[in-house]
Amino acid sequence: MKKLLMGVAALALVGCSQQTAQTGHEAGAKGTPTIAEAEAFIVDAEKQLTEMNEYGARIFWVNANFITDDTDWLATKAGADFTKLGVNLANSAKRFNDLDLPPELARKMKFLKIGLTLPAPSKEGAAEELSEISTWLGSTYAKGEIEMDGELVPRNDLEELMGTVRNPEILQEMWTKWREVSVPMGPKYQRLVEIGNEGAQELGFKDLGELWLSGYDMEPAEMAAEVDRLWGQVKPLYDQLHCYVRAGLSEEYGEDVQAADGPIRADLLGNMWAQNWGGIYPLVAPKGTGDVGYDVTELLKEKDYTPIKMAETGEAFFSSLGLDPLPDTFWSRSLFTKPRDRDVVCHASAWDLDGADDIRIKMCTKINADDFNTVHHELGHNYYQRAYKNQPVLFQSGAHDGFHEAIGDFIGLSITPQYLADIGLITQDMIPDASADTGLLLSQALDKISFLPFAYMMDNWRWQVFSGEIAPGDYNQGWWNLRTEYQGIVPPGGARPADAFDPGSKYHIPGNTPYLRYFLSFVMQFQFHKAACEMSGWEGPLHRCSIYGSDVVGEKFQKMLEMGQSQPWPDALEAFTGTREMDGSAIISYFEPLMGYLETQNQGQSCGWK
Ligand code: X8Z
Ligand code: ZN
Repeated sequence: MKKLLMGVAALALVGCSQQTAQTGHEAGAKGTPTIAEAEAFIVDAEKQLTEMNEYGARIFWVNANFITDDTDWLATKAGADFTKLGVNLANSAKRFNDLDLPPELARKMKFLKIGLTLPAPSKEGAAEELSEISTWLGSTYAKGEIEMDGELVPRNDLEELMGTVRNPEILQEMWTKWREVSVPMGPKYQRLVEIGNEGAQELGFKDLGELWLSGYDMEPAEMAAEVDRLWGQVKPLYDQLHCYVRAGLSEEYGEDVQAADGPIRADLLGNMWAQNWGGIYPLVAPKGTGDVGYDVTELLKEKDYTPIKMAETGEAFFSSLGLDPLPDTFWSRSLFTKPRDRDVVCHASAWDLDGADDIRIKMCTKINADDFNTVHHELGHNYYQRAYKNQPVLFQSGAHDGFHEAIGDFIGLSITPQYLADIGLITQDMIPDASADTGLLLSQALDKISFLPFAYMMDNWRWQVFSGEIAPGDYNQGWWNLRTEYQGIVPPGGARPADAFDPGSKYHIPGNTPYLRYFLSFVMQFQFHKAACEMSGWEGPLHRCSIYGSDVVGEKFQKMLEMGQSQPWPDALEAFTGTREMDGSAIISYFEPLMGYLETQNQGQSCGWK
């Protein structure tokens, strides 16, 4: 539920029993429906959604900032009420299926039908059971901690340690223990899938996977093919990166720990889920010349950055594009640091509490380069939310969910050496010359390219789980089959225990947040970047371009943001970039110089892991 606040269709957030749709326009209403009735139905639905969104958002905010049995109880109740309203409205909308509605109305009807990420069937008790499972899964993940050397270590700290510890035994211990937290999630997840699928089927979808793929202004099968096409565009680059990194790890740790061929041991990649490998940059940095010469984590610490200062720096970037500053309430109501004395959901998120100006982030910020990027990511959500606040509530969302995820990351791509000098994190003479380009690009690729197969497999696994292709007894094996197939990684220590549920160790599985959005975002943010750099008149290599201070870019950017999801996403993409297609060629051009380097370095190796 909380994740539904991160820029998904507003309907995803709605539902409250006291106010479930009593519109007189429900499925049971008599007579031939008219366009005027459909209009009245939508007016009423939007009114209910607006109220419920705010009600739910405040409950989920309190729950995520203060996890107790009581706030779990409240969130469970609000979640069930949301789902019931959403399902009720979606079913009621079916009455107008055969009418030839004006485009805006038809679009709103469609969002009513696909707005719930996890619908329940309308039968008695289903929404409550589903909500109880969701709340439990989310809170179990958020409260998870492990014991290392007699000390309890929360996930937030573990995550950082996975990027800095270099002892393979300790890495394996942290990695393995974190996956004990998710063991009890398996049976609950199975039940969640059963109920959610039943809910999706009642709304006319084959299963939850088809529902999730319905939000892209094209047929679900067409979208699946589109994603496959994009993956095909970037896979050759991933294969080269995998090969290069495997060789570096094998050299660092020795053949016994990491063989020079085959898949990579998942815990050696500098991240709990092997999703971004930036943590191991020092291990695989280009030898001799080519290194960057500074480390953003160290710079932030040296300059005494605080979590607030990191957020202020992000805000200043958006201001430099001509966007209005954040409201005072952003600063007084956001959570920037992990509280000492209570459980909170530390996984970073951005919230829109009232569909207007009460926007906030919630982050257990650490002073490091990762979180410097993350704060820009979260602010991107907030600026988008505020920009589309004047749209009708059913259009208050990203052009598609990949847009929402791409906004802040697109800004993050402008954190170049020159930009760091502009804001005083380094001095002008510390800006590395072109010989450091390989290092700059490698460090970026470790975070951006490594992520693509991870993001793709996350939802591939869920699509297969939802369709029954992966049966409950094979949840974990199916997960690892895909991890190996797409990412070329294997678990440390050989086969996983029979009762393991490793997918549950990643926030978005217990949190039920679709993950395809991040795959799309990581492709599209480079499209945004390339188009923006061209707009700003930049002529050098893309990875040296920063759009900091460009009003020209800011103006077009704001136009796209203000559209929300009022128009099909190709229109929004065109408004900003001039093109109507998602396309991996921008990410390929960005990394082109690195590709050449990797191919040379990998000569003589047998790349791949089959
Ligand atoms: O979950 C997030 C954001 C919140 S929408 C912090 N991200 C994905 C992740 O952490 O797995 C950002 C990129 C990928
Ligand atoms: Zn996000």
